[in-house]
Amino acid sequence: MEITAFLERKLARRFRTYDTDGDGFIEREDFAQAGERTTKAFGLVHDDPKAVRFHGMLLALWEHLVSVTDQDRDGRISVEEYKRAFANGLLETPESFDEGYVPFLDAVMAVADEDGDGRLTLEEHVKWTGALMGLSEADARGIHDLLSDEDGLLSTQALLAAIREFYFSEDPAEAGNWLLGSLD
Ligand SMILES: [Ca+2]
Ligand SMILES: [Ca+2]
Ligand SMILES: [Ca+2]
Repeated sequence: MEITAFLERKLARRFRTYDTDGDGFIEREDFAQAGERTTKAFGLVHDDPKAVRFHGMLLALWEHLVSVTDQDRDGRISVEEYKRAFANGLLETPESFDEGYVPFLDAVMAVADEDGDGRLTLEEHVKWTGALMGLSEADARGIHDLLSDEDGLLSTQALLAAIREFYFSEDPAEAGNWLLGSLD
């Protein structure tokens, strides 16, 4: 896949949301920290089945990510490795997108959607994106406003469509491109 300047900025932004400790590399510890932070934010104890499932999903995601990106085999992922793997179709692709992302979103929703109706309140969306990806409250509010329905709730389907746009839309007018806030 061709990496345009716009996509490059989005991938760099996504990379930073994975790099929880901000040291410039994605490592297993980034996933562990972000996972702990998220389940804690929603008041789940460590052995709560939802927390166990969520942490398991994150570690599986890490294992997959490192297996396809870590070309120099140093056990961590640089931004160049991440972009190269994306360009080579080893990460999200339009064909594999739903299959790859639905299980992730389901696990997120199991933690974040407290009444289980498949829609997130503003507060829930701010909480999970802040804890898992380090989004600012302002960024999370901005995208929630763009994507939420008439009741002010953000559905799994709307979120999935927005994530798809984030990776594959070149049109800055599409809301999903701003899913992770500003690209600067
Ligand atoms: Ca890191
Ligand atoms: Ca590496
Ligand atoms: Ca809900």
